[in-house]
Parts: sequence; C-alpha cells; structure tokens
Amino acid sequence: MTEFDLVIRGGTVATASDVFAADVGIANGLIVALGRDLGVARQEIDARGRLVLPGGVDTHCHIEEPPAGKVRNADTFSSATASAAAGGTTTVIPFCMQEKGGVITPSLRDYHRKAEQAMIDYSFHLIITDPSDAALAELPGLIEEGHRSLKIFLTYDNMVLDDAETLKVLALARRCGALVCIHAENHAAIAFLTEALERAGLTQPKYHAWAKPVAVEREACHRVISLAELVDTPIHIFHVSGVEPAEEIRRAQQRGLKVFAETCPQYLMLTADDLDKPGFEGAKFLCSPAPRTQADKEALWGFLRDGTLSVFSSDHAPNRFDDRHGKKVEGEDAPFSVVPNGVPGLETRLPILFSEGVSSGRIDLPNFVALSATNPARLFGLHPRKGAIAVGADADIAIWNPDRKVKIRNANLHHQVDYTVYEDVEVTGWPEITLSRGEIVCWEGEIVGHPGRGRFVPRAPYEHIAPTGRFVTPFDPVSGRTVKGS
Ligand code: DUC
Ligand code: ZN
Ligand code: ZN
Repeated sequence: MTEFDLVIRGGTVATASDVFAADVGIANGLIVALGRDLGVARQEIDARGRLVLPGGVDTHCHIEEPPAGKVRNADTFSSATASAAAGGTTTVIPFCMQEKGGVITPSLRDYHRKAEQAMIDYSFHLIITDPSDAALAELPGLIEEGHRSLKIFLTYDNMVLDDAETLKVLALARRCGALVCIHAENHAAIAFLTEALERAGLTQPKYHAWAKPVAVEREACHRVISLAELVDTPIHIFHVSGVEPAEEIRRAQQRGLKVFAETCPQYLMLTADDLDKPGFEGAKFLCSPAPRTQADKEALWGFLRDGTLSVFSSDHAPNRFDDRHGKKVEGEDAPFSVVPNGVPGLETRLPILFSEGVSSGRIDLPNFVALSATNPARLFGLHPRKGAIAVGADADIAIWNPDRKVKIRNANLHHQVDYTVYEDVEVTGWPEITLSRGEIVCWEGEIVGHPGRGRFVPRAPYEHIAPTGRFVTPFDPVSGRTVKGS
C-alpha cells in the first residue's frame, strides 16, 4: 500500500473546471493521488468543511527591485514571499530590471542571488528598459535559460520604449519564444497633461488620475496590439483598469490575435475618488494606471467572467507610506508626479477575489481557480507543474475556509509595507493553510516555512507564446520571408 507523506483528507477540491470531494495524497512534494479514503500517511490534515485549491500564482509583483533614486522597496524576497504564502499564493513572478544603458546579465545574476531567500517558488520576468544591440544579443541565451517573459513600459522617463524599440523587442520575443508583457499608457500624453496640471497648481494626489485618464491607457493598448499584430507576437497587457482598454483587448481577441490581459484587486476595489483624501492620504492609493469609476469597477467583473481578462495579479508595489524612501520621498507637499506608483497586495489579492467574486456570487469557484492560479500558470509556462490540483503537479495547495470572515488589518499582514488600501475591509473566505511542494509554509496565519526553501522555476517553450502564423501583409518582417494566405 502506498504510504503518503501527507494526506489532506475530507476536503472539497476545486480546479479550473470542476469541484469535487476528494482526499489529496502527497509524496516527495508532488500530488500523487486524488480519491476517496486514501490510505496511510505520515501526516494528515483534516480538511472537512474546507476548500482545497491550487496555491495562487501571482505573475505580477514587484519584489526587491533595485532602488530608484531614493525610493526603496520595503519588502525582501523573504518578507514578500512569506506574505504571499499567508495569502494563499505559492508561486510568484517578480521582475529583474535591466539597468538603463547597461546589459541584463549583471542585474539577473544579482536578482537570482536575492531570490535565494524566497520561501515559495518563483520565476522572473525581464524588464527591458533599453533594447540596445548588446542587450538584445544577450536575450536569446537568457530566454533559453528559462526567462520566457519580458516586460516593457510605454511610459515613465527612465523606462519608456518608443514604437521602433517596442517592435524590436516584439520581434526578438517571437524569434526566441518569449511572452512580452506591457505597461500600456501613452507617455507623451501623460507628460503633456502633467505639465499643464502643474502649471495650474493642481498637484495633489487626486490629480494623478487627471494626468492619466483612461484615454492614455486605451490608446497605448490599441497601439501595442497593432504593433504586436504586425510582427505576429503574442502579448500580455498588464493591469487593465477599466472598460475602454478592456474593450480594445476584447476586439483584438475576437479578431483572433493572441492578446492576453490581467487586472488587479485595486481596479475592482478603488476609484479615482480614493486619491482625493485629505492631505497626503490619497498618495496611498496612487497607482498606474489610475483607479477609474464605479462603473469601470463593476464592468471589470464581466471581462473577468468572459475571459477577456484571464489573469488576476496583485501588482504588489512595496512602497511604504510614512517613509522618506516610499510615498513621502519628496515630502508631503510634493506633486503627484514624484510620488512612487503602486499599492501593496501580495497577501490580500486572493482574499479580495474570493470574497468579492465567489462569496458575492460574481464568479464561481472554478473561475476563481482559473484566474488566480491555473490561467497565470498556463500563460507563463508553469502549467501543469503549478496552478493545478492534479496527479504529478507540485503539491502547492491552499486550504480555504470559505465562511471565515476576516477584517483586513495591515498589522496582521506579513509584508513590510506600513499600510494596506484595504484596511478594515471585511472579507468572507480566507486561506488557513498553505503548502508549497507538500510542506506547510503557513498555518493559520503563522509563517512556518523558512526563507531559502523557494526554488527558481525555469520555463520551457509553451503553447501561448507560439505565433498565430497570420500576417497583415504577405510578408513576415521577422523571418524576412514572403508568406502565403495572409
Ligand atoms: N506599474 C507597475 O506595473 N507596477 C507599479 C507601478 C506601475 O506603474
Ligand atoms: Zn506597470
Ligand atoms: Zn507592476
């Protein structure tokens, strides 16, 4: 008779397609059996009345990035991954950033060293800030090593790529087999609006949303979709904030393009009004794209249900509020344009989606599993090892109490940021136990995993990054060949 290392007994298992009663048998860090009344185990978890779900896969989170001027990330790999685990997440993909003017390898070496303190498994996106010949020459080797996703920005002074640079990265990604992720906002338009607002003396945090209206995001989405279509490269659009950009994406998908997209908790929970708090308080909510309207918030659920937005990530940005290395880097009277962007959220991502989605009846449980774990794992080449409860998958599992009510309090979270934008929000449903490769890393809010147990997960070529084979003219500009049937 098989002896398991661990059996999770009596729970309700949910996958991206099914919900069923089963015990989960684990051996050597893997799921080895699913069924009723599994046999002997060295350790057991009683999961009666609980949901047994794949551990979350958070494919957009900022962890221990190098300082930007005086701004420093508050989290280390150790604190960020502990926080992720406490929130039911078992794999993260943060960002290794190319230093402007430099190549990528030194940053990547350094980032791998920092990540050795992770408590859960991880992979990396490579942020390309400067697609110089030297940087582009390194990329095929780095992609081959398993770094199969790149991120580019269409805004921010020190990171923006113009259309020609964007095309270069897209073409290389297609040649080498990598997914290009995009921060889509129109840089020149934002600079123009920011300057005009500052000239008019309108510099408080609430004007961040005026400098970045939805049109700048919609335009950039449309543009990058068009550029990707020209070279037939699959893309993934990050942090979609509302209806107009989501409609651009849906149109592209309906035309058969490989355009994928995500949204994040802040766009389901916040509006531009949150930036309009007394004093500097609004800076806590300042993120890009900016939070939109109540109508956008509500409509995003429809795009999550119909698959236009197939991934739900945190975009965890660990900037402290009351800190000269965080939101207050230039003091409390500083204009919105110098406040670091982003909100923290590794630990609250899944409780928010579960509570606002499943408990509130907006999405069903398989949809929750798909958005939080299975789809991101598939889209980024981690599936079926990650994001699945299936025989042979890593035993990355979160055991949820669907009825537990928790009032979110920053004091109870495990990140090193001094605030959450969800302070006092009550959620229904909470992950009580998290396992990574069969080891309990969080038990009832207590971190029991150790830093350094997480492993880098290299990614091989996979289906989502394959081109469609369709071109806008009878010529493929990447291969230089004339093609038929376009
Ligand atoms: N974009 C991100 O992806 N994260 C934080 C800030 C930003 O603008
Ligand atoms: Zn971004
Ligand atoms: Zn981000």
